Amino acid sequence: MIQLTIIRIEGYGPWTLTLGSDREGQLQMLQARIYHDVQRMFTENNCLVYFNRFDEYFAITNGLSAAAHAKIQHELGKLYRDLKMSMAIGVGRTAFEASMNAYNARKENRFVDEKARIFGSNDDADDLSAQIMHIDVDSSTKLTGRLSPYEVTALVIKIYSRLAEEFLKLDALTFFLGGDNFMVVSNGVTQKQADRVIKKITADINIKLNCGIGIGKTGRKAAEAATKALDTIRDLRDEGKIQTIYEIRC
Ligand SMILES: Nc1nc2c(ncn2[C@@H]2O[C@H](COP(=O)(O)OP(=O)(O)OP(=O)(O)O)[C@@H](O)[C@H]2O)c(=O)[nH]1
Ligand SMILES: [Mg+2]
Repeated sequence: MIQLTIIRIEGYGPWTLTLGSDREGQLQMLQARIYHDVQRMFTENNCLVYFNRFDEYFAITNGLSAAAHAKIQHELGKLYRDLKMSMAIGVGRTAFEASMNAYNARKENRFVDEKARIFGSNDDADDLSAQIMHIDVDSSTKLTGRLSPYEVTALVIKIYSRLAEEFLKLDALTFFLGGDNFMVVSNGVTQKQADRVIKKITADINIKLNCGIGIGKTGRKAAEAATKALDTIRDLRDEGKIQTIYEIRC
C-alpha cells in the first residue's frame, strides 16, 4: 500500500485575475517559490513531492500523519497568507488508487482535520511502501549534436506523454523531473511490464531509455534507491555491460 497526498491551491484561477494583466512574471516567481517551500517541507519529513501542475502537487507521504500534514499546512499558511491551500490524503494498492481515494475524500468533503483543510480517512494504513522508477534517456546529451535545443524538448515531451499514457494503464503515475528525467510511482508494476512499456514507447524513435527501480518504506527512500539503481546502470555501461532495468530495495 502507498499513501499519496494531493496538495492544491484553492481558488487559484480567480485569484490570479486580481493581479491584473501584467501578472505572468509575478505568477511564475510565486509558483517557483511555492514549489520550493512545499518540496522543502515534505522532503524534511521523508516524503517526495512531484510537481503535477503549478497549482497542484502530488506527494508520496507514507508514514506522515494527519497532524504532521496540519503542521506543514500551518507553516505554508504563514508564508502565503493570501492563498488558501488544501491537502487530500489517500491510500491504495497502486498510486492511481491512492490518488483516487484522495480525490474522492476531497470531492465528498471528508475531512480528517477541517480547520487545517485536510481531507482523507482516519483509517491507519500499515505495510506502506513505495516503488518508484527513475527513467532517463540514454546519452541524451549526444542528441544535442543532431537536434536543436527545442527539438530535444519536443522529443522529451513526446516521451513524457507516451510514458504517462502507458503507465496509467498499469495504475502508475508518471511525473517529469526536468532534463531527460521522469519518475513513475509504480507500486504493483513488475519489471517485465515496465520493460514491455519502454520497448513499446521507443519502438519508433531512435532513443533508448534506462530505468532504475527503487523500493523503500518512504517516498524519499524509494526515490533514493531508484536513482541509485539508475546510476548503477550507468556504472555497468561504463564496464561494457548493457542492462536497461535495475532494481534496488532498501
Ligand atoms: N531531475 C533530475 N535531472 C537530472 C538528473 N540527472 C541528470 N538530470 C538532467 O538530465 C540532463 C541530462 O543528463 P544525463 O542524463 O546525465 O546525460 P546523458 O547524456 O543522457 O547521460 P546518461 O543518462 O548517463 O546516458 C541533465 O542536463 C540534467 O538536466 C537527476 O537525477 N534528476
Ligand atoms: Mg540521460
